[in-house]
Amino acid sequence: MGSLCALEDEPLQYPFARRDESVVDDYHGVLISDPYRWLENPDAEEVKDFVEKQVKLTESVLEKCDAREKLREKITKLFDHPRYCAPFRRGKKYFYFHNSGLQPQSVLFMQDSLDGEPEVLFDPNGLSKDGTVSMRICAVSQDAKYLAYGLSSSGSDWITIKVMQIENKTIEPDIVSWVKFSCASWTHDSKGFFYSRYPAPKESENLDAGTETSANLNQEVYYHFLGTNQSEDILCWRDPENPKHKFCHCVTDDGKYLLLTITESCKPVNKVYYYDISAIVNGLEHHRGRKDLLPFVNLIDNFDAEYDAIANDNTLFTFRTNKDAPKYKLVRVDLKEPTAWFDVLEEDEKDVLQSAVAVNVNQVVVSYLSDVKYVLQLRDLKTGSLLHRLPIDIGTVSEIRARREDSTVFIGFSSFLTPGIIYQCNLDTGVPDMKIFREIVVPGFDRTAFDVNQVFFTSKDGTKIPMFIVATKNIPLDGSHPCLLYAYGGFNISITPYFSVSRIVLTKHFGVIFCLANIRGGGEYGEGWHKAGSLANKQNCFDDFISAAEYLVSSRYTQPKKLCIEGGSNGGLLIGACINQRPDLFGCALAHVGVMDMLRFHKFTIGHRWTCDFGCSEEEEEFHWLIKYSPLHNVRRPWEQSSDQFSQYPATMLLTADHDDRVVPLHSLKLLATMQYVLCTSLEKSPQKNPIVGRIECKAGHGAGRPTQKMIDEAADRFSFMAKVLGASWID
Ligand code: X99
Repeated sequence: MGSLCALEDEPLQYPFARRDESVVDDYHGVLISDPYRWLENPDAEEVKDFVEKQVKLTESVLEKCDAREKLREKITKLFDHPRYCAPFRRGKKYFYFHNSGLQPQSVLFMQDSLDGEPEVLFDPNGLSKDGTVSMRICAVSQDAKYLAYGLSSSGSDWITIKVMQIENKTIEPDIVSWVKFSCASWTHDSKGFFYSRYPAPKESENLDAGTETSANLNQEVYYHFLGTNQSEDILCWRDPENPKHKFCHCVTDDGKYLLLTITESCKPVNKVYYYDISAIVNGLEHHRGRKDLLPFVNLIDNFDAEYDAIANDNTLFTFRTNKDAPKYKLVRVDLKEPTAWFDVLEEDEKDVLQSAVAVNVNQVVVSYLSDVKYVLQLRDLKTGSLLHRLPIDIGTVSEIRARREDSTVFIGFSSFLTPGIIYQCNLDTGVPDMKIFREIVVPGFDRTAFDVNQVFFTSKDGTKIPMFIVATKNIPLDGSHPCLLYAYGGFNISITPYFSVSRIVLTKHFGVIFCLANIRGGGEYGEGWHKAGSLANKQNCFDDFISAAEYLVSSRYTQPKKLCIEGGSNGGLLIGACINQRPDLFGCALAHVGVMDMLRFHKFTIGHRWTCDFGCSEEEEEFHWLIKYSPLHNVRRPWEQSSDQFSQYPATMLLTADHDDRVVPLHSLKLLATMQYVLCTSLEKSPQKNPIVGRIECKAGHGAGRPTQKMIDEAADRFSFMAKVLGASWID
């Protein structure tokens, strides 16, 4: 087999990893051993030693991947183009993020007017030598006097908020620590902002925030008064009886209300409480030094549906909701009559209402997902009636920036072959026109060389699943092409077309066909699509993905040994499950930051929030769902399962990072040790020749805030590995 010989001449020497056979758990009468439990402690010397040896082994493999440097060079070159995000207005100023090309982190710029002189307001690149400090929260006060910015180190989810006085760019002494899963919401008097925090990890754990694995429980909402110590912040909300609840706060556009939305997991349902800031003389000053929580009024006090506030006129509120509408709709309620709800914009039969942004006083820009392609419309906010369709190409509306008072809307768009366009849509004129405000140009990238196609393949149970296919023009369907198949499949998240420098490089220089399968579990067709790929239905995600691969083979795009599968996070789990279920179907597998131990994920950091999609091993019925596909618990020798004594797993790279406190690295480490033991080292003559390696990044996390250089290096590593094991050759 051509795909194997590349690395097979010298079988890899895998590091020894101790198996502790004494660790056995009883799950509802079923005994499950966990011999690598010791890998769960990131501070143990034995774990550091394991990681070090794996890093060395992987480096030795990557050194033999000839395309690594060429890839690094090409990706770097193509990355080196100016990028912009859509601008937003506060007070009389405009703000936007910009990266000149290879800067580690984007820089926040400010302008007096849209054609004014840009000035740097905040540059995170000065905060660390290697660009590993990133900005995660950016909240400008209503009067544009202050910027509250949240910094994260090494990719961790932990954030520290600081404040800048915008006029003279001086940094205020305020420091707000242990913020996580939060935004910052200014009150319109600019005296301070709301934020959510967790108790600081134990002293022993918080030395290197983001490496600890302890559960995040008991979030609290605070108000921070500018110029005071965090210890004096007003505690606004907590719920010790429900330690898993998470709170989002938002000050309405009119500044009158504080909205509190409460979720208990990642499930798209929430409660809504409100607090009338305007009704209290002296605003939050009134609560300074007091011990009681803010007297919120309950509007929605059950976890029936999702409610996302879009706009309000005093007490009249408009929400986007999935209440009795799995494809979402707009509804209205008067706080004075909280039981009377009216539909403003009814649920569409086919398309999912993705977002709604109130603009130009009485209008709303809505975006729909229609067979995974965005549709954009301007509607009347009061009646929901259609005013105009806003034309866009096939692709993704990545951001819509405007507030109720703005008559200009900035719309970010991108797609597989469109690096990025920011439209400026003026609503003052009769017919809104989509003027190109900025277009991101990638020198050396010629979109006319590529084609994008959407196909619908049939999954195991007959369901039609959409898939995008990106390839160079006019390829013959002869099964010869290397192919990269990607999906996510969970948490109601839709994966829509986006631009990727590294994938363009793969298509151009390796002739790779890139495929994005919109498998169930995502939100592509609303809550029904999500439910069909979660809990007892999770296997549908894997079946859909496997069917995608089979479709690509039977339609002669590729063949198993030329097919690489890739996914991250929940998509890392997808890859882990699929290589266990169909090791024969893939030549290469790249699993990023995956959830691999389905029996124990809920114990670490924010894992308890994912039981909405996965279930939990502590429940007997759910344990039986999980044990069937948990990647860690389903690694079996294919040569013992099939008649083919030479069958083996695809070349596999498990990627993780030391500060990933979303999906802690222990998932990948335990799976890595298990795969290497079961497949590679446990038998004298294992037919497993394809390498099983781990790429463990330092000073990096789950993905957000990763500096450009780390992204380039990672892409060069994993794709040179892929190219080598698929036997793909470089095309100049
Ligand atoms: C989360 O765990 C979400 C965590 N999270 C919030 C944030 O709940 O990052 C939140 C609120 C406000 C600001 C920022 C945050 N997620 C998000 C899941 C998938 C998700 C996740 O990361 F729903 F999209 N997973 C990792 C699920 C399994 C693997």
